Amino acid sequence: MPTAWKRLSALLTLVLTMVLLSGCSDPLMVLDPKGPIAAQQRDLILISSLLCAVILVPVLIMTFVIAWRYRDKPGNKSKYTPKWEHSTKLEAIWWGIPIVIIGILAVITVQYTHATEPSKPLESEKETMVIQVTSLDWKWLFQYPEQDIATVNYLQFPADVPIRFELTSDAPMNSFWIPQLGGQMYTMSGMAMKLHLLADEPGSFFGSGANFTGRDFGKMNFEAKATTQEEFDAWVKQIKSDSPPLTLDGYEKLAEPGVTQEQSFSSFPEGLFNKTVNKYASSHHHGEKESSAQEPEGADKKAEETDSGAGGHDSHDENHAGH
Ligand SMILES: [Cu+2]
Repeated sequence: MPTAWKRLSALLTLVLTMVLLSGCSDPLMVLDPKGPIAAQQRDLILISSLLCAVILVPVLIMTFVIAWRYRDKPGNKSKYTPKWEHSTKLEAIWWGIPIVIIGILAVITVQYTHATEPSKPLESEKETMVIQVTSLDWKWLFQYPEQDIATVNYLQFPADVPIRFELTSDAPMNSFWIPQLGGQMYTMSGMAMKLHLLADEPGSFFGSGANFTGRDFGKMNFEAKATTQEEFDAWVKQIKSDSPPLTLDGYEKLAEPGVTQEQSFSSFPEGLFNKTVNKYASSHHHGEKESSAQEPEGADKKAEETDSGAGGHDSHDENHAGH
C-alpha cells in the first residue's frame, strides 16, 4: 500500500506542477483578458468550470475511494450489502444537485451570451471605429475605411476606442480571433459578420485564424496592436506617406493562394470590401467561387442591400449560428 500512495502522490504533484507552471503563458490567453468582452467570457468560463467541478470532483474522488474500499481482497472488512437496492436520500442528492446546477448554468449562459452579443455596439464615450477584415488564402487583409489605409497580417488601433470589425472572406471560410480581446467570429464568403471589441489598455495581442483552411492556415497569425490615439494617428500618417496604394490588380494578386509578410497600403480601391461580399452574395457557398455569368436574378437586389454596409446581413447571422 505505501508504494501505491507514493505513486499516486507523485502523479498528483506532477499534474499540479504542470498546471501551476503554465500560469499566464500563451495557452491560457483567454484567461488573461485585455478588454471588456474577453473579461466577461473569462468570467463565464470560470463560473461554468466551477459549477461543473461541484459535480465532477466528488464523483471522481468517490470513484477511486469506492473502487479502493470495496476491492476484492481477503479479509476486506467493508460492509457487504447485496440486497440493497434503493435510497431516496441518495437519489435526491445525485439527481437534485446536477439538475439545480444545469438550471443555474442555463440562466448564466443566456445572460452572458446576450451581454457579449458580437453585433451589439459597445458602450463608450468615444466613437466606434470600423475595420474591415477579409480572410484570404493564407493571409488577412485589414481595411480602414475612415483612414483609407489597408494592412496585411497586421492590425493597429487605438486602445479604449470601441472597434466594429466587419468580416468577410474571399477564400474558404475562416475564423477571426484575438483571444485576449474576445471570442472568435467566422469570416464567410457572401456575407459580412460584425464583431465589436475594445482593448482596455495599449498592448500587443496575438491574433489568428481559428479555422482550418488548408496548407498554410497556420501562418495566418497577426499582431493586433493597441496604441494611444496619438501613436495611431502617427502610424496612419506614416503609412499614407510611405506605402504604395492597393490597386484592384494588386488585390487580385494578393488574393492568390500563398503566404506573405506584413504589408501596408496608403489607400485601397473604393468599396472593395462590399465588392468582395457581393461576389458571393448570391451563392452563399462559403468559398466556392461562382462566375458572375451564373448569378441568379436576386443578385442585384442583394448588392443594393450590401452597399449600405454590413447591416443588411443580420438575418443571415441566425441561419449561420451553427457554423
Ligand atoms: Cu455563412
